[in-house]
Amino acid sequence: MRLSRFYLPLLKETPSEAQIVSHQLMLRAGMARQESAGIYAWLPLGFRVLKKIEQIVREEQDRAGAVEMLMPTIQSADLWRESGRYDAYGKEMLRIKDRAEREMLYGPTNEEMITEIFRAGVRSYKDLPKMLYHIQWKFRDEVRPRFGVMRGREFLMKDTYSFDADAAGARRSYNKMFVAYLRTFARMGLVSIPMRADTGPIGGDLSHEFIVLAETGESTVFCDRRLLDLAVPGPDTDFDQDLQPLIDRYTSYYAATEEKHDAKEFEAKVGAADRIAARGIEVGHIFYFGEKYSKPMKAMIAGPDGKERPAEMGSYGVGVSRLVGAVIEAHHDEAGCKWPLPVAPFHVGLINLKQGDGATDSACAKAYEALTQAGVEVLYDDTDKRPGEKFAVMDLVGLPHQLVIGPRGLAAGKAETKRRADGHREELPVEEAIAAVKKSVRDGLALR
Ligand code: 5CA
Repeated sequence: MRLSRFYLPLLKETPSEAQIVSHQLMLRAGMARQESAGIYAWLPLGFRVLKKIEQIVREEQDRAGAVEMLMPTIQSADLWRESGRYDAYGKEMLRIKDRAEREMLYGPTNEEMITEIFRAGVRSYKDLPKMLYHIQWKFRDEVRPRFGVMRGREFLMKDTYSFDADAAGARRSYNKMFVAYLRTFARMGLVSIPMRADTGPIGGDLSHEFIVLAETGESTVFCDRRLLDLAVPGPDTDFDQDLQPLIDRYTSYYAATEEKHDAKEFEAKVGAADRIAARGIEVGHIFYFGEKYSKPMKAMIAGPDGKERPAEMGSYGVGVSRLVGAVIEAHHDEAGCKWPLPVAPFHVGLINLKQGDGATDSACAKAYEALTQAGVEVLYDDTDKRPGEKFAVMDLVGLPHQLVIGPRGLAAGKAETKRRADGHREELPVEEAIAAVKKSVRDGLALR
């Protein structure tokens, strides 16, 4: 992509309404724009990150055996009356009337709708287990939308729903999502900690929030430092094997959100040096709630004995749009974003130090071509701005690799590479510089 054609409306000043660094950087780097309180337009740069995050979430859901579908954003109030949540949900729900005065709503979550879909198609234990998910916009009329996309009113969520014939099966589904979540967040360069959590309006009694530690996080959390060093299950994980031992290893360490915190237990289980009392960002939340929806909504399953009973259910959410902010909170410096390769909006920033200089233009064009042909995503700064300004923009945008080509280097046949994560620079013959960047991108993307 040529920067001259792209749309990257950068802000010179940090907007005063942005209190946390991810919000500031998203506005400054032209990633998103607030259209109403807590409602954002995703500008091209931010949109690319959102799509990358969404794709990683999708791949790990598929790997765990969940099946993708898409439910609408607008739902009927009657559906929510069946579960009894229409009145209980309160002011967070955006209620709408259509032209025939029918009561509708903009979905804050989809337990009711998926239960309705499921009961229309499944009758027998032989059809189970099933895990279905979608990645769809939600609306919650939050009292205090803030921190940009972190707590929006309109936000993108991945929500999975599991259906099993009995509690043991439901536990297996829960465990699959638990492991899928550890992998999902790790692939984005995040260390997530599963913590015992409250279930709020979703309900149930077994629940974990996946928390990324960050000073700017909205949740107060308590956990054992040793959790930070646990190995994340690899891509070869067999989701059909018994995952319970793996889950037990994680849950044997103390980790709880404020609502579930037990100070006595914390002190008894965790040595003083390993105690973490900190703030964190909730990037995912999983729930097991059994018959809470299937019973009132009559999603019945016939067992081997022919007897019918309500399906055992769980639901599993990931804050896809919130993750864009969470990744920035974890990866930035004073100059801007430092995107981990798998979620970077482009892999490489190509900087032409003297636009209009024949030799430089042609060397850049060749590099752009060679990288693009190899499947590397390049943002090519072909504008006529000063070098200093181009460097600042590339650092702010934060692509993992920079390739800098100018007349002085070219006279010696050289180009410069810079790694954004640690600032490491190298001057290499042009072809070698291109090959080095290509290789780092390939190697980085191969890690799953
Ligand atoms: N139905 C369940 C799970 S599918 C559910 O709605 N869970 S939730 O309420 O915990 O939301 C799931 C995830 O969405 C949260 O972990 C969080 O990462 C994200 N999320 C929730 N509210 C917001 C919001 N206002 N802005 C951005 N992300 C949000």
